[in-house]
Amino acid sequence: MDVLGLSKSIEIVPADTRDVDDTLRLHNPLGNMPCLLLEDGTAIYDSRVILEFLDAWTGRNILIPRDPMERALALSRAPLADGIGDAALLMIYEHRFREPEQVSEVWLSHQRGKVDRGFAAIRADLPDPKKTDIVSISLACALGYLDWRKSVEWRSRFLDIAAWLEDFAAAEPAFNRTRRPDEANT
Ligand SMILES: N[C@@H](CCC(=O)N[C@@H](CS)C(=O)NCC(=O)O)C(=O)O
Repeated sequence: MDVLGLSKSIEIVPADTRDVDDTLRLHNPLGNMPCLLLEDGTAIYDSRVILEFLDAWTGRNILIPRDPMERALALSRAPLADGIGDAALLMIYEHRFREPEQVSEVWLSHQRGKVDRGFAAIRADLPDPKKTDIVSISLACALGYLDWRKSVEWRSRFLDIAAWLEDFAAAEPAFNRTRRPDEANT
């Protein structure tokens, strides 16, 4: 939203996805973040849908290409990055929602395989770090999540992707503003 000039128009409301009384569940029955709540009470959820809505609503149309082929490519590459984040999330939940003796190494390894194969595909076709769009935002978000939760060590194995993140952060100041203070520039 910062990229679209909306940071002053949207209020960020923290939510606790495990709190049964959190109003998040009233707006998104799945209880998932993010959820965009409009002034008339309409709830829009799923990060990609929110991004597409705001990109079109502001009339900027800068985050998703309009050309059909470019659009199809972008909308295929972004879910690859999202899938890395989703697999990393499931690895975190395997520990969060299970007792230690229930944690499945088979499941963790299954998810780690998705992360590793995703990284291999991304490094073969890194997006332009100077271009902020749905692909670079999705990738930066997935990498930021991995850095935060540390479910998979990736930086020492994928130096080129780590360098890409530094270049993207340097080119897009809005990205650094999404980082927690203790994580800036890591
Ligand atoms: N596809 C969704 C996934 C959202 C998602 O899984 N969010 C996590 C936090 S990063 C969540 O809210 N989890 C709560 C839960 O699983 O109950 C999106 O991109 O918005």
